[in-house]
Parts: sequence; C-alpha cells; structure tokens
Amino acid sequence: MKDRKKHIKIGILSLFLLSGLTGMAAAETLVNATPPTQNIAKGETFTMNVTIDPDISIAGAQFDLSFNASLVSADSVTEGNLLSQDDASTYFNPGTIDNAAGTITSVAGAITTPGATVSSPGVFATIRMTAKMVSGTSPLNLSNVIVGDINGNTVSTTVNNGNIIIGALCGDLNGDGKITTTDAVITLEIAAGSRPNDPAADVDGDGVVTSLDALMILQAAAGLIDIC
Ligand SMILES: [Ca+2]
Ligand SMILES: [Ca+2]
Repeated sequence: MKDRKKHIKIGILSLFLLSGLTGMAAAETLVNATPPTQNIAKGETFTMNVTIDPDISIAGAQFDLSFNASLVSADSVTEGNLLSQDDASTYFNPGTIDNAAGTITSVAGAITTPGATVSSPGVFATIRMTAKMVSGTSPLNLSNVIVGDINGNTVSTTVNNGNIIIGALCGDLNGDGKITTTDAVITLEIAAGSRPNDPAADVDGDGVVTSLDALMILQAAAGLIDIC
C-alpha cells in the first residue's frame, strides 16, 4: 500500500515536470508586424506596429525592418507603450531609415529604471510609411530581432512578418477589377494549399488565408458586405 502511494506520487510529479517542460518548449516571446496584412491605396500614408508579447519578463528589444523600396517609403519610427507601460523610464533609438535600400536598421529600446521589467504585451515601435503611386505587395520583414531580459540575456522569440498590399481591389484575386465567386474559389484553393499564397486573399487581415476569407469574398460578391 505504501509503495503504491509512492508510485502515484512519483507519477504525479513526473506529469507535473513533463507538462512544465512542454510548456517551456512551446512558449516563446512573440514579435509581430501588426496588422499582418494591410490594404493601402496608392499614395496613402499608414502605420504599422511592431508588437511584442513577452513569454517572460523582458527589459529591452531591437530589430531591423526591410520593405520593397519601389513600393513604400518609411517616414518615421516612434516608441510605443511596451517598455513604459508600468511608468518605467526608457531609452529608445528610432534606428536609421534608408529609403533607397528599403531598410530601417537598429531600432532599439530598453528600460532604464533599475530592476523594472515588463511582461504584458504592447507596441514596441510604430512605423509611419507612405505607399508610392504603384500597385504591388511589399513585405515588411523583421530581422536581427533580439529581445532581452533584465540580465541582458536573449530570450527565445517567434517572429511574424507583415505585408502591405497597395492599389489592389481588396479580394480581387484574378485581377479583373471585380469581386466575384471566382475570387472566392481562388481563395479557397489558397486556403487548401493547392495554389501559392497571395496576401491579397487575406481580406480579414489576420495574416493567414482561410475559408473564412473565401466566405467574406463570397458575401462581398453578393453585395452583402464591404471588405477591407
Ligand atoms: Ca476578380
Ligand atoms: Ca485571413
């Protein structure tokens, strides 16, 4: 009887450790271009945020961003509320914009209040950009992403990039200037993986093309809703 109890205890302990370990393996700090997809008119000025959702308490971050310089230009980089959300003092470097190369390099920020960290999600940086008078899709790719804890150690991150679609009729996948059931079918095929991805099909802007986007295009084709 005593032995059995011991076994049960060890069993529960193992389960606990195992779940703890899998939890650690799965959890990562998320660094996202937000929103993942934006539809922008030619010449329009817009903003995109770099949001960070910390898995553990963090004290600083940095990133580079690249974009298609023939489609968009960057105007400014400003600090978001992430690091100062608990009234901490911060240092923020807006980085260097190069609109010929299509890059913003070394955007960096850190909490300067001793001992302060943040663990709630927030906007790390807001980037103001302007679309050129050309149609096309520009990636907004994050690179050299480093998020640090209070000891300056790098934490494990998952990075999600964004897309800017310029001058396109939202949801017009075959480019005929109209939203029809054909566009919904193309979107369904992308969602099923039988056709290459096209960010223009992501009409709800959540970063993935799913049957929900196809449904929205179908409703727009029927004149029931406006999309984007
Ligand atoms: Ca169409
Ligand atoms: Ca979607």
